[in-house]
Amino acid sequence: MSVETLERPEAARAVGTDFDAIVIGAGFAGLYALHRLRKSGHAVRLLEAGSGVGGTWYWNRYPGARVDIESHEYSYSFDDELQQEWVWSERYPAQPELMRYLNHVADRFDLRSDIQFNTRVTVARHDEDRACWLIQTATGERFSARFCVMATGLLVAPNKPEFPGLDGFKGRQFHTAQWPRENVDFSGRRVGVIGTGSSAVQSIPLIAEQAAHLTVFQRTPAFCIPANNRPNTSENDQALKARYAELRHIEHEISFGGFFLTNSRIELPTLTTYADATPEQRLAEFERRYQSGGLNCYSTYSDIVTNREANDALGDFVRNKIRQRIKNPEVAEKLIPRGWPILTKRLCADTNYYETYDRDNVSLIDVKDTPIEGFTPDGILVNGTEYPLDDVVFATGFDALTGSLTRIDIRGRGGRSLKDEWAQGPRTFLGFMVEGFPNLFMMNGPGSPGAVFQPVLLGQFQGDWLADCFDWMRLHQRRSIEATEAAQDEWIRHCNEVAEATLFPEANSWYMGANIPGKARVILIYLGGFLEYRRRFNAASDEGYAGFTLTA
Ligand code: N01
Repeated sequence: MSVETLERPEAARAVGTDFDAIVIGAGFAGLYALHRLRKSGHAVRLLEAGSGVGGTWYWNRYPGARVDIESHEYSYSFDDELQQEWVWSERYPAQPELMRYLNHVADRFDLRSDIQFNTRVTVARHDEDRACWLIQTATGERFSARFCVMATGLLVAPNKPEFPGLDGFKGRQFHTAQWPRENVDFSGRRVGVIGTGSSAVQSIPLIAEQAAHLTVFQRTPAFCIPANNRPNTSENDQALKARYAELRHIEHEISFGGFFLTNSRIELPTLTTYADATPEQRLAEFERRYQSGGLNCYSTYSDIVTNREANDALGDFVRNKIRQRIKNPEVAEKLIPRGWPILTKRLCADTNYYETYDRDNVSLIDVKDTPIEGFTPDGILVNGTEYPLDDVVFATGFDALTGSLTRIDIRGRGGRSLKDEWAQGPRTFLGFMVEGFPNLFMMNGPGSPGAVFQPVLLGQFQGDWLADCFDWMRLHQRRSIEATEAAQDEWIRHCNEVAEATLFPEANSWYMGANIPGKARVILIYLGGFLEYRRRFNAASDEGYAGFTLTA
C-alpha cells in the first residue's frame, strides 16, 4: 500500500496520537529504547517483524552463529543486578545463548506487554499538521506517534545476488541471515557456500563436518584470526564481576572496539603509535594480540588504520599465520587476502576455519577473476564448469546500515522520500537524525560509530539521550525536533574527512557500501571514535540542542 492511501488514525492520546513513541525493532537497541522511554513515563509501542525478541540474533541462526565481542561487554550495563546475576557460559556466546539473554531481559523488565510481534512496518509518513508519524504495517494496521525510533539494525537487510538461473535451481537455498527455525540437516548432501565473510567463516567448519561435500565459492578471502573461544569459568566470572563498574567505565572511555579479557586480565587498546615501538616490540605486540584472539588486533597501535607501514606490517604478520594453518600450499595461497589493508574490511574471528580446507570433502573455488556465471537446475556454473549441488548457502552479507531503513517507505516533510534522498549516500546528523524528517531517530544508524565500536553500548547511549530529549521537549512544550541542514552538512563533511585520513576507503567493504551493486560508494560509519562522537552529541544537548530546530 502506498503512502497516499495511508489514512489518519483516530486520535487516541492527549497529544492526538496513539503513542508518544513507536520503536521499530526488538534487538538490543530497540529493547533498551522501549525500557528507557517507558521509565520516563512515555507511552511506547514497539513493533517487531519477527515472532520474538532478538533483532539481528533472531534472524541470524545459521550454524556456528556467535558474537565476536566478549560476552561481559556485549551485554547491557544499565542495570547492575542484571549484569551481576546473568552468567555467560562462554567468552563469545553463541546465538542461542544471546537469545536466552534477550528473552530474559524482555521478561525481567516486562517489555513484552508493549511489544507487538509479527508486525512488519512498511510505511512511515510524517504528518506535518499534527507533528506526528503515521506508521503502517504489511497487514495494513496503522499507528500514530509523536516520535518514531528506528531501531532496525545495522546488519539486517540480506543481500542475495540475483544470479541467472537461480529460479530454476532444483536444490534447497538458504541465506545465513534468514536461516530456518527448524534444524537443517546437511548429512550426505553436496553443499555450496557463496561468500567468505564472518557468517561463512563461522558456518563453513560446521557444515563441512556434516556434508558429503562442501564447495566454497570465494570472491575475496578474509583476514581470520582464531577466536580462542573458551568457557567462562566461575573463577573468571567472579573476578570480572567484582570489577564490573571499572570495566564499564573503561568501555565508555575508549574510542574503538572494547576491552579484551585474557585469563581475567583486562587488555586495553595500545595508545602509542607504531613508530613509538622498536621492531622487536612491534612483533611482540602483534603476537600478543593475535594469541589473545578474536578482534584484539584492532587494538595493536593507535595508527593501525591510518599508517600504511603499520598496517602492511600487521597484514604480513597475519598472512604468515594463515599460511601456517593450512597444509596444502596451493589452497593456502588462494586463502591469503591481498590488495586491501587489513582491518578495513571487518576482521573475522574463526574456529577451525582454515583447517577445514584440509578436509577431503571440502573444495575452494576462486570466483574473483571468473565470477559465478549462474545456476543450472543442478548446481553452480563457473568458467564453463558445473559444480553439482543439492543445497546452496548464501553467506553473501547485507545491504548494511541503510538497507533496513530504505526498505521501509519513509516520508518526511512534504512527502520527501528517505530512499530517494539517500540515493547518493545517506545524509544524517550524528547518524541519528535527518534534516526534513522531524521526530525520526535512528539507533546505530548510518554515520554513527556503532559498527566499529560496541553497538549495545551505543544503543544505550542513544536511548538515554532520546529519553532526556523527550523529557526536555515535554517540559518546554516542544512538539518537534529536527536536524538543521547546516549541522547535517557539517557532520557529513567531518565523517568524510575522518574517513579520508584512514585506509578504509581503499577496501570494497560494506562499510563503504561497496558490497551492493549500484549502491553509492561512501563511508557509512563514523571513524572518529566514540569519545569524539559522544562529545559532539552531548555538546548539542548541552548547548540547547545546537544543530537541531525545535518547534513549539
Ligand atoms: O557478510 P560479508 P557476512 N559472488 O559482507 C561475498 C557481522 N557479523 O554476513 O568480499 C561471490 O562480510 C562477499 O565477497 P566480497 C560482521 O560485522 C558478525 O559474512 O564482496 N561472492 C563476501 O565474501 C560482518 O562483517 C559476526 O568480494 C559474493 C561475502 O559474500 C557482517 O556481519 C558473524 C557475491 C559476504 O560477506 C557481515 O558478515 C556474522 C557474489 N555475487 C556477521 N556477493 C560475528 O559477530 C557477495 N559475495 C562473529
